[in-house]
Amino acid sequence: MKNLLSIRMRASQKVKTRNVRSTEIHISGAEGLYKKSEIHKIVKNYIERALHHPKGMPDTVVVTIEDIRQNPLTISALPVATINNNSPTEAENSIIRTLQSLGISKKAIQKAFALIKKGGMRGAALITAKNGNRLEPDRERGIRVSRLGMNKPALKVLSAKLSRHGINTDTVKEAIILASKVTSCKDVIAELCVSDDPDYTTGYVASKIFGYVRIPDIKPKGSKNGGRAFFVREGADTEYIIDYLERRPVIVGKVALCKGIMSLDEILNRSYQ
Ligand code: WAQ
Ligand code: MG
Repeated sequence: MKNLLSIRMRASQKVKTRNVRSTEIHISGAEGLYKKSEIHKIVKNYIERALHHPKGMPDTVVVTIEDIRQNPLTISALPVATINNNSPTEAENSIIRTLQSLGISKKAIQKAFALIKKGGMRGAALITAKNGNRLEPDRERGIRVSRLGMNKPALKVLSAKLSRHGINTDTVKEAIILASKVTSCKDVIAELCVSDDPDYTTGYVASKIFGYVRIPDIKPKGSKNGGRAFFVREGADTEYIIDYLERRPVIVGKVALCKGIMSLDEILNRSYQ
């Protein structure tokens, strides 16, 4: 797919702090790669999202439209499944089991939990899998995955497959596209995601090995805290990872299996893929 544009939206709200300097609260963001003919539709959609977010009304909305010069890389989507989870405590145990099976240390996992529970980041934290070190240069902002999309035929197939399980929403599709790009980076082992939307309590753990594993009740309803953590190989080249995630154009062109609810054991045995 040539002649693509990167369209991004960022909505924020300034708040006064005690020491005069005002800070910005991140309200919402969105990004994707689109054809020129789609600009109006997408910008309208992004602005609607910015203005109707459960986190509140922004006072600044920035939309960036940028021509991309590099030919996009085409990748496959991760397979999708949902675990039969019932509470945030169970969710936490399932996340720990999954991440530990991928060789990620308890220390790194605890770091991610603490960050996500605190919330407030616009992007994702980069955490090393063994020592749990933070690698992103700006810890308030984090790494923002950008220049990603899915082509029309793949989007059609994905929508049909997700519909069978009643989960064909923009939120789910955008998250699958993002997780597929993130885990396609050779140095990323896994991603943990919790929405910052107070009403959206399903999160996920994504990895090349186990796919996109949806986790219901990952947080209590009403909590505005959320975030993303990317676990990377110890000693990996940070600049390469950041460049790949933020700037390398990637299009998902193929869809994998989309299953319904499964037990974590079935997923960890990889009997479904
Ligand atoms: N790059 C990096 N981090 C991001 C990005 C991005 N492009 N977009 C959002 N984040 C981070 C940021 O810290 C947000 O606060 C946090 O993730 C949550 O973002 O299958 O809606 O947009 O049902 O609230 C998961 C869907 C939805 C699960 C996740 O995330 C499912 C969601 P949100
Ligand atoms: Mg959100």
